[in-house]
Amino acid sequence: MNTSQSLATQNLDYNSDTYRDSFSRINGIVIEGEQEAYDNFMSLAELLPEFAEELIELGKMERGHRKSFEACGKNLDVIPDLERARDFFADLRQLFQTAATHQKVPTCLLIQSLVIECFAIAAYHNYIPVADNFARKITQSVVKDEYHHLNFGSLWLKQHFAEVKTEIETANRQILPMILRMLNQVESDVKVLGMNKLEIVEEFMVHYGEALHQMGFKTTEILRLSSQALTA
Ligand code: Y39
Ligand code: FE
Ligand code: FE
Ligand code: FE
Repeated sequence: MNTSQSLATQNLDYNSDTYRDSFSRINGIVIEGEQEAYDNFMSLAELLPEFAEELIELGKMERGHRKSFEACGKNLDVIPDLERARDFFADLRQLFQTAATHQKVPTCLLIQSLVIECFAIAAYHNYIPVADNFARKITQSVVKDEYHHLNFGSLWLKQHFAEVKTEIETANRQILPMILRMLNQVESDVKVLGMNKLEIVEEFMVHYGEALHQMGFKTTEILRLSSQALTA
C-alpha cells in the first residue's frame, strides 16, 4: 500500500464547510484548466494542420472533462471559484499564447501536451483514492484520456527531436518553475481534500521524466532539465 492509498482511510467529511470551501477553489481550477486545455488543442490544430483532425478530437475530450468536473461540483452542491481559477492560470496561458502567436509548435506542445498533461495525471491520480464516490469514477475515466494527450506530444516531439531540442530546453526553463509555483499556491487546499503536494510533485516528475526520455533526452539531460523546477 502506498502513501496515497493509506490517505483514503482518513476521514474526509465531503459535506463540511472546510472541505466544500477548498473544493470550490480546486474544482474551479480543474474546470478552468480543462477549458484552457480545450483552447490550447484548438490553437494546436491551427498550427499543425496535418494533425488538425486528431487535435480537435483531443480538444473535444477536454471539453467533456470540463463538463464531468462541473458535475462533480454540482454533486457536492459547490459553486466553483472560476474567477480565482482564471488568475491561477494567467501566466501559463500567457506563455502558451505568446508561443502560439510566434508559431512555436514545440513550445506549445511541451506546455500543453507534456507539462500540463503530466500535471493533470499526477493531480488526478492522487485525487482518486481520496475522492467522493461520484468524483472518483469520473476522475478515473478522465485520467485515461490524459495519457493519450501526453502520448501525442511526446511522439511528435520525438519525431522532430534534433530540430526542437534547444527550443524545448528554453521552454522547460520557463514552464517548470511556473508549475511548481502554481502547486505551492494550492498546497493548503490540496491538503484539505486529503491529497499531498509532495506526492503530486513526485508523480509529476516521474511522468515528465519518462516523457522526456521517450522524446530522446539522456538521463543526465533529464536531471538537468528537472532541476529547473528548483528555481521556483
Ligand atoms: O489536459 C488537461 O486536461 C489539463 C488541463 C488539466 C489540468 C487541470 C489542472 C489540474 C491541477 C489541479 C491542481 C490541484 C492539484
Ligand atoms: Fe483533460
Ligand atoms: Fe500515483
Ligand atoms: Fe488533457
